[in-house]
Amino acid sequence: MIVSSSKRPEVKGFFDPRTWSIQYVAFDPETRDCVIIDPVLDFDEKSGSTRTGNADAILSYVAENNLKIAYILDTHPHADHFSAAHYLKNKTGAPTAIGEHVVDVQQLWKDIYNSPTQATDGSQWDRLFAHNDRFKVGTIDAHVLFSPGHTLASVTYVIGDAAFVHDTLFMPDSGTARADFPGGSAKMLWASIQGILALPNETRVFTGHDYQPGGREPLWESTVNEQRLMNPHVAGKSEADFVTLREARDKTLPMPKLILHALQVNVNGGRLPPPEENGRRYLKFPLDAFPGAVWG
Ligand SMILES: N[C@@H](CCC(=O)N[C@@H](CS)C(=O)NCC(=O)O)C(=O)O
Ligand SMILES: [Fe+2]
Repeated sequence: MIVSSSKRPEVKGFFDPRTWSIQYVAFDPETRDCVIIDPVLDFDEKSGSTRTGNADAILSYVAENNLKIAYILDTHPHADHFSAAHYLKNKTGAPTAIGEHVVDVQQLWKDIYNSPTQATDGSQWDRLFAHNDRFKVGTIDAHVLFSPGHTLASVTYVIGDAAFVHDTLFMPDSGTARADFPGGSAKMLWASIQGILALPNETRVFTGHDYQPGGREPLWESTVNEQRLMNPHVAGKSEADFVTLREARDKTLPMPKLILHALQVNVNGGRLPPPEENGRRYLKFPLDAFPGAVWG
């Protein structure tokens, strides 16, 4: 296992109440180099309207704090919102990156959407990270853990003492992410969670969603130790317990309302479909692609 430096990035979380997503800016306070993690491009499915409010708030924070963007990172191709990575790259010129197994997710959804022109080589990003790949955020060492289970391509970014785990562990009162999307696996998610829990106890854990159980205020930061001791999907559980619990809960969850909207954009790095001859962009949905998802 790679042991990252114990340097401490400053971390700012931006909660998006529409999708319960947390977007992050993590930076080296010495050099002011930063990464943006999992930025959201706003979308209202009822009207088909897009907006860049979340991404622009991140850009304002970057400007106000004199930060230089090293990377725009996604932890996985999201199923519940559009990624703002492409928008932010256009605005700033900063490179984008995601886990290398995004190519498997592209292939999966190319078939579901029947889109023969879909590129499935990951060329929509500037860098594709493999397990244990390293990079720097200023003077802070960072590395990548391949963390599949929620999706085939999920990764965790470990930046100094901070782990950006997105949809693996939620807050310790909220359990874990679902593992029933196409390409998901509760068994793989368990193994990925063990990889995160093997980080030093005091590692700060930043989750990607908070669904505010019981209506509490949104929270997103815990530690490996708190997760190990208090997360009910992990504490005292065996792999078999977890798989049983996860699969039972997943059977009760409806598909995210934006899964069919989001994947066609996110397998293209957050690019909206190109405009048609009238200048308007259109999404495409398969019908009956998930037998059993609703009516058994
Ligand atoms: N109600 C939300 C659910 C989104 C969802 O399924 N989120 C995933 C992460 S992308 C998850 O792991 N959810 C766990 C849960 O809902 O318990 C929506 O429709 O967008
Ligand atoms: Fe997700």
